[in-house]
Amino acid sequence: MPQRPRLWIPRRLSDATLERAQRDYDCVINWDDTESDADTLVRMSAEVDAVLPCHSEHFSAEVAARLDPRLRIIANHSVGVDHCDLAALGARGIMVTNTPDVLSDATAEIAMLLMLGAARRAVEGDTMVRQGKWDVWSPSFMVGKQVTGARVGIIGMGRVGRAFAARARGFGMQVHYANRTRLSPELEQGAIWHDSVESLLPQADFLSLHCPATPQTRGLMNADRLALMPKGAILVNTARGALVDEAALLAAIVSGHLSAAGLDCFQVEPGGNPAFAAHPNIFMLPHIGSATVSTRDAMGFRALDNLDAFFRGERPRDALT
Ligand code: 8YV
Repeated sequence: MPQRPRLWIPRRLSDATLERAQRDYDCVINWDDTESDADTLVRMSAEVDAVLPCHSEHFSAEVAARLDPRLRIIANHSVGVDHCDLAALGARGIMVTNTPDVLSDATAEIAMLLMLGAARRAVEGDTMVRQGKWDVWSPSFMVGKQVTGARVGIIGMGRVGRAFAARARGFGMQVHYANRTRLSPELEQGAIWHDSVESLLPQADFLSLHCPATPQTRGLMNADRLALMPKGAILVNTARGALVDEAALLAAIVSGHLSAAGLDCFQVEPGGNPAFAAHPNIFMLPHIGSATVSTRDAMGFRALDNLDAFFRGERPRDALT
């Protein structure tokens, strides 16, 4: 029997994923589930043929240059690949894959949760009841912003953006989107295309970010662009923290230009931005967009499908290099 490829799994993936991985590969699993630094990535690359990492393992250009030639494939357990320098890894002849599609619904659900929670003051209301401070009721109390019938802007109308748009339409929202290219009518489903972010923003009573973090989109939502949104607008980010200038967002919240924000992603992760904590109109979650049982299994299986294809000598379905 030919030797099974040796696979390093640096994080505690779902039980079903680990079971299948151990059935088909000679696995090294980091049961402690700790993050690995650059030196660990480099050291492990000499011991395995493949790695199945999360977005928490950073394969930078500097790491790519130091990887041992034994490592042939990085099969990511994520759709975002901003933690991998694709050009540098490709130049080393390393295959890199991701897990698109399978997490779109779960991430769209979290974007809806953040939008609704930010609009209807979920943090304030929950804190008040939980702390036993709910001692008054009045019709002018805890009044929020209505989602139904409002305009929502979507930046990045890929798979997750479209899954979010479908849910927003269920709330009777008018969907606007900015995307490099206009979608076909079947994919657009009546959404209004803008050829620039600047044209979209003045229409966005709500704005949801669904584009990848790239050198071009880093700091996309800066002070100038936040100022283009209507007064009282709400920003939702389930994509990447790097897309938002957090100091500019805080200033927009403090000035009241934005009435609220819903964030699942931060520039610093894990941890988030402690300066946001004083503002109950910033509804925050710890990067859990894809964290459901079925989606975690589907992400793990998609990554394993990519590994299986690669070791059969085929080009994996989600090949990026
Ligand atoms: C994951 C994500 O939680 O897929 C992505 O890009 O950010 C999240 O779905 C994470 O990457 C898991 O590895």
